[in-house]
Amino acid sequence: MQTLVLIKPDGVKRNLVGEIIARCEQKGYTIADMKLVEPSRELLAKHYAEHEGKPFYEPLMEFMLSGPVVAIKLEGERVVEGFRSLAGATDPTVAAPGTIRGDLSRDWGTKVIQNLVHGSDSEETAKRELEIWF
Ligand code: DAT
Ligand code: MG
Repeated sequence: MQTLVLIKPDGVKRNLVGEIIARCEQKGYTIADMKLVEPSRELLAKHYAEHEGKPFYEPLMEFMLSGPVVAIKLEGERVVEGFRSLAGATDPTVAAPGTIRGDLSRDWGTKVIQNLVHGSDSEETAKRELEIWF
């Protein structure tokens, strides 16, 4: 099984790429493919189609366009579920300690939650998102 992991611009700017990848590898998942990308607005619109029209949509797009992101095709048994568990809750302030978001992020008082990583939320979403990014 494979999932899409994105290290968002905050993760790249804060030099947390190695730390985040280490957590994935330590858990036992394998990197099947990986690249540093500067995504276009069109690509992000496809990726975040489910959020179009929400109040945080435009700030989310601006944030994701603010610098390069690392796209990873991560592989392993039940990796979709497993990476969501490694990432922690969407809101980093309440994400459990031990998770990527809980340990390494916080609320920065911006209009959009800057929470370091994206992980596909289902097998079907993973398939769709991997086709967009790879
Ligand atoms: P997740 O990334 O945990 O799957 P999501 O798909 O609901 O969360 O939202 C996508 C991203 O949008 C999320 O990582 C951060 C941002 N976001 C979500 N809800 C938000 C909110 N209420 N206010 C600001 N940003 C939000
Ligand atoms: Mg999501």
